[in-house]
Amino acid sequence: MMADRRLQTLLGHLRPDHSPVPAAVSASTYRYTVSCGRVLSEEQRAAYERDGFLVVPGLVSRADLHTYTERFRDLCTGLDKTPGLTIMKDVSIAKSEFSKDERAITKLQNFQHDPVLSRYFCLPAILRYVECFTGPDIMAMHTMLINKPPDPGQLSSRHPMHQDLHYFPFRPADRIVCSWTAMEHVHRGNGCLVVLPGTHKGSLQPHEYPKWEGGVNKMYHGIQNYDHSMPRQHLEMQAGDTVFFHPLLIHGSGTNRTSGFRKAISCHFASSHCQYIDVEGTSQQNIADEIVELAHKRLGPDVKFTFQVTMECDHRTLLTLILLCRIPGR
Ligand SMILES: O=C(O)CCC(=O)C(=O)O
Repeated sequence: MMADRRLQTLLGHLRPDHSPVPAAVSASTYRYTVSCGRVLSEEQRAAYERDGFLVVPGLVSRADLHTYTERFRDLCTGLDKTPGLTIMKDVSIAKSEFSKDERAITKLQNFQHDPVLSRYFCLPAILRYVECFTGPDIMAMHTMLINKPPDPGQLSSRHPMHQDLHYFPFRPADRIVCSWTAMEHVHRGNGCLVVLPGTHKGSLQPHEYPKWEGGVNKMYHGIQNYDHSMPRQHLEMQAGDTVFFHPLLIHGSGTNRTSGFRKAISCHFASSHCQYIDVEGTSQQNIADEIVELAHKRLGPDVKFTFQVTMECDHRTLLTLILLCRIPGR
């Protein structure tokens, strides 16, 4: 039975049309999780259904985190390069004295082709949880290593409250999940994640740039009108702890009041049954326009480029194979 399901999964990738989410998934009595053996306890499953996030302690080893940190340094200093990588400077440090080292870089994005950082989203320990939210046929859609800088005093190191779905032109939202792993102890002092539990049950809200005096990083859109009285939870985590969260969960991160750089590594995964949507005329039009404009700046005005193209990646089959072959106990 399980073998049949695995074969179906693998063959599913060969269908060019991204067929609709299978009935077995839609008919589940759970909405935000799918059946995946005994990976999630009943309590964990109920907590994700209720809150839209789940913290799992100690999923990534210190040794792996150390390797990612070293690699981050090499990529920041230019000691090594990797194709397709986006290197972003922080609004507060872009013009600072830190020109060529890790302190000048706030984020690496799209590291799917990096031989070292890409190991993160292939970790069986991560994928076995991801499967509980996306189903067995997994694609890695978006990757980030976030290096939150010490705040210069203007609160610009905050990440405004937002929903990640704003950035994604594909659906259904319930088959998308983010894994976000603390690379060191993250706490309120250095700007841990802040979440509004249960907000994954709402709809996608309009996002725009917050009007903060200290400025905000490029593409850090936020929701302007969420209910500030809603209960919030600060996710203080140890190095290697990982939070899985739904793309509609309203979240952000606080000010880094320390002198260190707070690091985290993340990947957004989706079921390969997800389908691209046209965001024209929706609240996502502003981010789509910004992304396309940026691509034209980088690649030239004549390159045909859409929001959807930014999300294309070529390793979903690879991920499926890893899942089929390497997850212990499957
Ligand atoms: O790591 C952080 O500070 C926030 C990351 C985040 O919410 C995001 O990039 O969507």
